[in-house]
Amino acid sequence: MFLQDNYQVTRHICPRNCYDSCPMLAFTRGGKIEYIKGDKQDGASERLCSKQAEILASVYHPQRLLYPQRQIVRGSGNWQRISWDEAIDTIARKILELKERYHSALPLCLNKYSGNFSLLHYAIEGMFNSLGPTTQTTGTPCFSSGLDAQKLDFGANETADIRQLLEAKLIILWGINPAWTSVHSMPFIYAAKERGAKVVVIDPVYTETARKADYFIELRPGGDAALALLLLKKLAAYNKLSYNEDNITGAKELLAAIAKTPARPLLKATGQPAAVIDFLAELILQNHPMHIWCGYGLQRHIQGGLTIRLIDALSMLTGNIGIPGGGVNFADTGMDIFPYRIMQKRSDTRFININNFAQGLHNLNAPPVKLLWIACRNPLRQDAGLTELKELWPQLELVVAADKIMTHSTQMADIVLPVTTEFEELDVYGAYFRHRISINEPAIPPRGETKSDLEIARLLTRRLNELAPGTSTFPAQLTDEEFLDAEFTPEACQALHIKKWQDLYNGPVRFRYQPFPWAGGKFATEDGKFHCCSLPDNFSQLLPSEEYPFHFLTPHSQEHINGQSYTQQHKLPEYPLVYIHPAAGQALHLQDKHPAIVWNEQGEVPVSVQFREDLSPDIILSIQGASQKGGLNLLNAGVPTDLGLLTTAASGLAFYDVFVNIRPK
Ligand SMILES: Nc1nc2c(c(=O)[nH]1)N[C@H]1C(S)=C(S)[C@@H](COP(=O)(O)OP(=O)(O)OC[C@H]3O[C@@H](n4cnc5c(=O)[nH]c(N)nc54)[C@H](O)[C@@H]3O)O[C@H]1N2
Ligand SMILES: Nc1nc2c(c(=O)[nH]1)N[C@H]1C(S)=C(S)[C@@H](COP(=O)(O)OP(=O)(O)OC[C@H]3O[C@@H](n4cnc5c(=O)[nH]c(N)nc54)[C@H](O)[C@@H]3O)O[C@H]1N2
Ligand SMILES: [Mo]
Repeated sequence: MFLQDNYQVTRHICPRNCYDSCPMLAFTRGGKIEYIKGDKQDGASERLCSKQAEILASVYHPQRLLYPQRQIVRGSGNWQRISWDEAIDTIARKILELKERYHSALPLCLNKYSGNFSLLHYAIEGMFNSLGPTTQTTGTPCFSSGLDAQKLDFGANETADIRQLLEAKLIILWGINPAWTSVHSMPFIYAAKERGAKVVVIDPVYTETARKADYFIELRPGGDAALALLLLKKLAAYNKLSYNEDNITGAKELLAAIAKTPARPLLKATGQPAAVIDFLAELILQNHPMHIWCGYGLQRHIQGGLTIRLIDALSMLTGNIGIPGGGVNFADTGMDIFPYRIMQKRSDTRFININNFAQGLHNLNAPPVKLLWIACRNPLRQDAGLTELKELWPQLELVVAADKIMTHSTQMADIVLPVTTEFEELDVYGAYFRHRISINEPAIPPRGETKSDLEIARLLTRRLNELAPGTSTFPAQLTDEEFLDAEFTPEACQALHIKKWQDLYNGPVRFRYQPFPWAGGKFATEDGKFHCCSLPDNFSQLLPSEEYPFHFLTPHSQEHINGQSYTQQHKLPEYPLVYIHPAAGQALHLQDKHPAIVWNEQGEVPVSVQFREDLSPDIILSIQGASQKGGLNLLNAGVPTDLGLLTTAASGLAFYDVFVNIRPK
């Protein structure tokens, strides 16, 4: 904290699930945060993204949850204010009753993910783990297949410093829309362009990022593995690959298999004429180094993992790995330098794949899940398999949801617990793409009766132990500072080039200091080599059918993060907007800006039609989270992706392998 122009200035880092993880400064006067801005240290921008208004509004919004409430008859909307004592006592007694009934803590289930990934928020896992083996979600909807791909090929997930874009001659933005989902990366892309780099966007949708590129490849959804294969095939056939056999395994086998694979079906999978492949191959040859940024949209298909592995191979076999400006950048697990002691990890937790929560709940019967704790999460809006999840909900005897505001999920809870924002608590965060970590120091005291997830864990621990001594071993006596002390081990401090976590009060630091990974061709795999994938016998690209003739793509929004758009709700359309090519729409008697029904075997969703000329006629596009009612995921059966188990103990979700039909309402 420091003073500037009569303001108290505090340091923060946006703790949302985002590539950019912007360091922020909050300017507080008279006990009120008047404004926030980006912290210029470490090359970050002073201008925050368009979610800035939502970030501050989530502190002061009139609809913010400020005290615990109980809902008499779940889903009725009949909420009654209760005290923290009553809320915690009710939950503690239910936990003890279930433990006694089932002689186990397994009926207690935690579903936690994306709201706030900061270190001390893992206290909820810690509190659960202190009760014995419980049921918890594992895996991630974001990026598990890609994480596995990079782990298998390189041995670890590391990205280059964003400034490496400036060293690139060719930048391929592959299934990523940074103009929306990582706006603070765009200036580096523009700067690279000014320095002569060519920018290619590969996406089935003509995105905002595509508009800024030199070339746009309008690929068929899920056709990326085929595209990477065709490029490798072409370059190999003309003897244009350049790599050192000593630090690669599987290259010969992969290339032999590719040589045998006929080009025609691959071309069909991409939806491109052969000339486009020739053109791209030539671009790669003429422009070295090539910097590929693989997005998470790219791997939300059933062969998402294989796709990224083939792109890795393309980059490796063209000599683009481990050099300035090169690489395949996907995600960085640099935050693994922390031991996450606060979680009190144990080996006997019963895990449910977060991407298939409904089926997990359904399958677990010995004993069944009876208490659900939702934190940092809105499963009833964001999950696949929603129909089944809703059907299973009544089996839950107590649903507790900790959140800042009412969501689709809190509305179906019995007790809501109001949580603090990043401006009202001490914590440390660093994300999965940019390499910085920073402190969140409290700018203001918690508003109303809100409490941090850590404080909630402490309260529950104490009450449980009062009612039944020895129930919880969560170290509730530790202060926030002491919990941080335990995470900042000598190894973590060394990696961060700091002595103690309090050094973060001076500004953000980096968890990586080298400009790019795999210098000198040294990899983190067991044998130190890059591992080429092998080709499966069959390629699996899911395609529309006669009954459901449209790919249903639901990527991330510019204006808000996932389902979090509460303070802007009034600006959102009631029903999701679905974009469709006018010719495709008119053939089905749809009218622009008129209501319609999108459906498939999972169910029906009311939508509003928007004609869009630049969209492929077999795609229906809708932006997730961009309506009041939502419901898009009702249509998503939850098809798993090929990889994810290795790094996250659960497969990913093919969010974009969904097929639908549409009719006027
Ligand atoms: N503003 C904002 N920023 C965010 C988020 C947000 O909701 N809003 N969410 C955050 C989170 S949780 C995540 S996971 C990331 C996601 O951010 P991104 O990695 O950008 O992922 P998506 O938005 O899912 O999809 C990116 C692009 O992939 C394209 N795509 C779909 N299928 C295919 C395909 O088969 N091949 C190719 N080549 N492209 C395809 C989509 O059309 C889309 O343009 O963003 C984070 N940042
Ligand atoms: N159709 C479709 N569905 C998708 C996707 C898609 O591309 N298309 N993308 C998927 C992806 S990649 C993701 S990451 C998921 C995201 O799904 P979720 O992880 O459910 O993310 P959010 O909708 O952001 O919900 C997070 C909730 O946490 C709350 N929260 C914020 N801070 C705190 C805190 O400190 N404590 C507590 N207890 N709560 C807090 C927020 O208010 C919010 O309600 O959605 C997935 N769903
Ligand atoms: Mo995500």
